[in-house]
Amino acid sequence: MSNVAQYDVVSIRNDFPILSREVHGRPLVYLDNAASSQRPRQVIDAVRGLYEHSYSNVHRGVHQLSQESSRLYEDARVAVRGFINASCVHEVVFTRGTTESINLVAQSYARPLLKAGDEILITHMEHHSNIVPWQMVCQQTGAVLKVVPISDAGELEMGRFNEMLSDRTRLVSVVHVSNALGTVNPVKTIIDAAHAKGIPVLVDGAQAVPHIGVDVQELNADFYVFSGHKLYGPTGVGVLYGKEKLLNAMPPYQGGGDMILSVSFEKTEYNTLPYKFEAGTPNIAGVIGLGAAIEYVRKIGLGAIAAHEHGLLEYATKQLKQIEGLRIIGEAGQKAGLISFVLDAVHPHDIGTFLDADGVAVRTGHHCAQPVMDRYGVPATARASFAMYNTFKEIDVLAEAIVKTIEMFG
Ligand code: C6P
Repeated sequence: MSNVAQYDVVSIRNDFPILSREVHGRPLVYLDNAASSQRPRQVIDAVRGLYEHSYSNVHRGVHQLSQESSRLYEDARVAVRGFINASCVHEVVFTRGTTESINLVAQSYARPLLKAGDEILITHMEHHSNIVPWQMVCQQTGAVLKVVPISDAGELEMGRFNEMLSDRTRLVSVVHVSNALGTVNPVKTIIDAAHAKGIPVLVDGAQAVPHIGVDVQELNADFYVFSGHKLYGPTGVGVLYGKEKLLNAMPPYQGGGDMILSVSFEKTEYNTLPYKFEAGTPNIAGVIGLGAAIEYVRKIGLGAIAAHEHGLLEYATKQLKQIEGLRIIGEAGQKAGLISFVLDAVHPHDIGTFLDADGVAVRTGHHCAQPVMDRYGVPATARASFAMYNTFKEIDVLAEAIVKTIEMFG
């Protein structure tokens, strides 16, 4: 990225090699960023540079390459700490992604704590990753999963949330930005209300960190989780942020190499944070690529990215609302990054196929949020999701391709 004083989307696009390719003879219009965004050259170069120059296993060797790889790996942890403003680096645990981070908290924090009749409070707009791990731990312990309802507009019913915070609630787990509706939840208010009753909160930030500046200390989140691949970084890597006190009190999630200080057949002494939770050889290249992605995002600035994407969202909402027979699912007052929609005349899967023929990539389906689909009585939606490199012209292409699709089915 050239160092641009103003938001320069052309310069940003030039950093993403894949954006210049064609699909079915049309310029690629990539609007499936909520599923996974693309990577800039800086991330690709960081990963290639590691393999071509410094690669070895981390934390295990005194030789030069292991030292270099370990330093790059730990530099990425420092970058993540700064990115979310954790108070110290050992509150940053590398995982495989959001899904693994939530499962880790469910099994390592919640499972030892929960008794029959205790409650875990989630919301109706959660991704399956923030439902199923809690169902599993409820089955294991006899705890009960409670679900805060959402309004027709796609907002949390905060009155109900406050009522449902009970003296049996042991944890609140809530999505920051919904992947199916785009709703930005009032997580600070949620955390404050839960803390007033002594209840810790996990925030699923998978769809938030690419779009919104997150400060875990300001939020006072107890756990905050996200994935690298939606943040312009590699797949197979993600983050669990946890408050030091909580992480220290939790038993390890998995056993193996690197998470120990000493092992004998009689007794094993666990490593300190964060290594206690990083058993086995980690995704070294993934972590280092994530560090490069964070550095890239930091240079452009999340404030500038958020302003650009907000403009795209407003423009796309206006354009799509003009299309007869199109209904937007999710019209919360605070939205980020995406628009879910259905067409009267066309099944969402056909929308996806027809838009693809015009080079437009959107996701169609239930978006791993089937309860959201049930709530709005639709089998699936089409979802256009935005990233820092999308343009207003691409929104026009999307709108034209939708109109064409309706005409073909009409
Ligand atoms: N949502 C989507 O197309 P993983 O797969 O672990 O990186 O992230 C899971 C996850 C958790 N929470 C939210 C809010 C998410 O959006 C996702 C991933 C993608 O919407 C793939 S299903």
